[in-house]
Amino acid sequence: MDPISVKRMLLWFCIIASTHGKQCGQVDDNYRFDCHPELDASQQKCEARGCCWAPGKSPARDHAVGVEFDVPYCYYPLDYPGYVNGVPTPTEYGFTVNLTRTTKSYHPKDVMNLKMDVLYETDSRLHIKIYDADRRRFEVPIQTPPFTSKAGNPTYDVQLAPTSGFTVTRKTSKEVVFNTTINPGFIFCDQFIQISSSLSSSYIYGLGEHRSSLALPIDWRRFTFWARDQSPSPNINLYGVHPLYYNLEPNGDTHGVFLLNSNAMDAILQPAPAITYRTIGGILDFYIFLGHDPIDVVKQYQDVVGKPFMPPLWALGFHLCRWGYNSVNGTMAVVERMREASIPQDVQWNDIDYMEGEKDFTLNPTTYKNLTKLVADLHASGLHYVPIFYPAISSSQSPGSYPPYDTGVTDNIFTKADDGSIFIGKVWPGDAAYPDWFHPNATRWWQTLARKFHNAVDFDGMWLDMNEPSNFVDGRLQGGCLNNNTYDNPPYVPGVGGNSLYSKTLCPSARQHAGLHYDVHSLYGLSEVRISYTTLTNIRKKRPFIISRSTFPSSGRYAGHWLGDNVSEWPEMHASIIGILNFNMFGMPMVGADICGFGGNTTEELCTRWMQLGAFYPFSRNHNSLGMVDQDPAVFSKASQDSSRDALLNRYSIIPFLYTWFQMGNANGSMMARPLFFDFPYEPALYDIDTQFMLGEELLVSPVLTEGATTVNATFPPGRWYSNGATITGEPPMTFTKTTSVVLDAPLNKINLHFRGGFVVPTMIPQQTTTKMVENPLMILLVCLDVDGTAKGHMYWDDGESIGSFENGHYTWWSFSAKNNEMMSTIDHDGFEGSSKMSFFGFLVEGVSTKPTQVTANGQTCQFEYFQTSQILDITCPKMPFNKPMTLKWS
Ligand code: MIG
Repeated sequence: MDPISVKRMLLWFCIIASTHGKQCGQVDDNYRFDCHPELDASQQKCEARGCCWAPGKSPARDHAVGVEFDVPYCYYPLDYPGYVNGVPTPTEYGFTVNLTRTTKSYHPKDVMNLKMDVLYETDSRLHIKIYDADRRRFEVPIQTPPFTSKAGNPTYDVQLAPTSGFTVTRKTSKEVVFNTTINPGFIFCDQFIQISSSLSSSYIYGLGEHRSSLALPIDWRRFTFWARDQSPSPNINLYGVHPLYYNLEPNGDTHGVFLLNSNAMDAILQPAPAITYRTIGGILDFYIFLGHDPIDVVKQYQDVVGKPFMPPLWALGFHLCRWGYNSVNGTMAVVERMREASIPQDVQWNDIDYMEGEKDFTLNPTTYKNLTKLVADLHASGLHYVPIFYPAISSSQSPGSYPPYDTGVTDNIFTKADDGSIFIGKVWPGDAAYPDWFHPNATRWWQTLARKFHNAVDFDGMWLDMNEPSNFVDGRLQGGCLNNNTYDNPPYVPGVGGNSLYSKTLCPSARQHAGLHYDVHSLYGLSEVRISYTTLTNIRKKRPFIISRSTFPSSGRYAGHWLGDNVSEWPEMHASIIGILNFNMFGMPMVGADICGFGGNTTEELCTRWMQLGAFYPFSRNHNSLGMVDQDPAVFSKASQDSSRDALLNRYSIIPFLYTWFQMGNANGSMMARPLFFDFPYEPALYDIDTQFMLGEELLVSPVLTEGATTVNATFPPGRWYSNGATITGEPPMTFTKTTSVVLDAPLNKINLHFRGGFVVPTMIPQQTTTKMVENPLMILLVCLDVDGTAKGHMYWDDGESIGSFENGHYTWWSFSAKNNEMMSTIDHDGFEGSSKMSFFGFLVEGVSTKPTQVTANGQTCQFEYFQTSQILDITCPKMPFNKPMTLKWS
């Protein structure tokens, strides 16, 4: 038995052995559950809570000297009185049970009678709801799957403990994946809900949005959830909230746990290993996903929160932005220098400097008066345009002069303060009101304004910033959150930045249609993107593209995300990879970081490396702050331009493969960017790798992340790997039977890309824009043979912008498969009209060990070149349509 199981068993004995008296002695340090997380712990206060006080073996928890994370001095005795399980009653969906408390806890307003519904939703998805048996409490208003029928053959088993708590076990391995008996301090009060569970291993991932390592630290670390305008730094709550984790089990299986709760919350990880949630409202609404692998967990999660939106094709191109182009001319000058340098660009963005006085739906009358023309010019050259929008609406314009505020008042859509007046805070335009996106009139109001603005500026997408929502003052501009009410100043405040819930945002006592801001605060961004998605769909009648700063589970259905205000420093590149992987785990594949860094000045070397990395972000946008030196790729030396162009051309050439993954995600759930272990969960050596990532199952990206480096220490999962085609004559394929480290050459002009053996990757001849690419698509299939000479792949394609292309059958779907020196391309569905304009340009077959004498496609002879060292067969055939079946043979 492993040491953890031994500990668990001992702990269990202790619980059973204890009949009366406070059981303080037998608790191992790592199994102490904090009974006094507030900063001012003392023995007296601790014992007043009925808890045990004893210094741990490690250094004292002493916030005053900056030791933030440590063994708690104050912990629950093993016999801390809690809820007693009633007798379970079978239901049509599983069972239900009453949990009853007879002794009050130390927090106000215990809910003495709880109900726990256990819903066997699918064979691998378990839903557990714990709520007030007598009174309705706030529940998160997102659409989750309705109950249809009880799972027939669940892979999990739910057991109630003899007295309190429950366990969830995976049937096949007997692994306990969730176990709340581990902490006797299960408390359910009106504004303090605490529950703990053991973890299956210390490999736990997710819990966003935070800055951390990929594999989360379990050293008593606290992750706080409460949407906040906070430039990313460790140990503080950031823009979005995603209470979902992935946990590896000792045998390599993975499960996921999602707590659907939007109230301010802490999650603490401790070395037992265990997790403790402390949320200050709502209910406990858990989904437990027993994946067979991590990808299966993300799919199951997306079944619950919704599948990610299908982006328009142009969104997969390169985006350029900055705060402070300062004019139409300043913006256009950059587009022109990009064009001059022949660096691909699909989308130009504008920040708030386009507005008059930073007010939504206005144009600066001098510097941006020609924005209409700029957008028309961009469209004429096949580019697209995305401007920024803030949620907060200036409230101090003279009546009749600023319709967004005036109509907002008439439509009654603004969030109210607790006295019923419009809540006024402050953002860039000064005094501002906050739309309540839950209000039934909000869509009409926003859509009317957006449509009118769209008539002037033909924008293609929306950039939604500051929607935490951000406020430059704490609470109301006049008076803050002075009312000493239980929402602005709750009995327990999680570890939020600024130490109060209203720091840099609205008062929790503010009122919205869906409830108190206290409950719906972290849903602000989600509620805004839902309405903007509808708005953009209605205005453009094309696929919407929205990027949002604040996000919540199910935001991925409507929008992508950028990681916010990073800085132009080397370690930030590494952090960006982790951020991107996390959002992919949260079901939001369209994510990127500001390439070359937002704050601070970049250097040419940093920006060159970052452009190489950023070219492989699912959402690839270079963005810069006000007053910083220019950092668009065309501003640098020729060598740097060459490198950025190469990286972007490489990205553009694999767009068919990226687009296919986005489509599969949209239709069935999936991930674009993945941690290495996601496709290799049985390789423990990969569990910590967060300096590289995979795109789909096929492509491994190994960027340089340190200044001055010209090599990369890369880790390769087992299998066969091919270096990217740029070095066609060079590197031989690499084959590994286990995870292996390799030092790769990475001169300043190169990013290391490796394709995985066993896959056919569809690629297209790149151009300066995706618009140009699809005029006459020329396809090259990259056939990366596995050791056994086989490979397979797929491709999805459509017109790139219509709504419902897939649902309406207006798409074409190819399957590719190679074996025994031949590769077949078949068309499973050909509903996209434009597929007839696509043709084969050639093939790169990789992993051909001997030079063939003849290559044919559909019987016609093809020309070929063979490269012995790299084992690449470079084939050019007579022109052939891409949407017709094809058999390629080499012998
Ligand atoms: O107070 O619009 O994260 O990308 O450039 C700053 C100006 C507001 C924050 C965003 C950033 C954007 C900036 N915004």
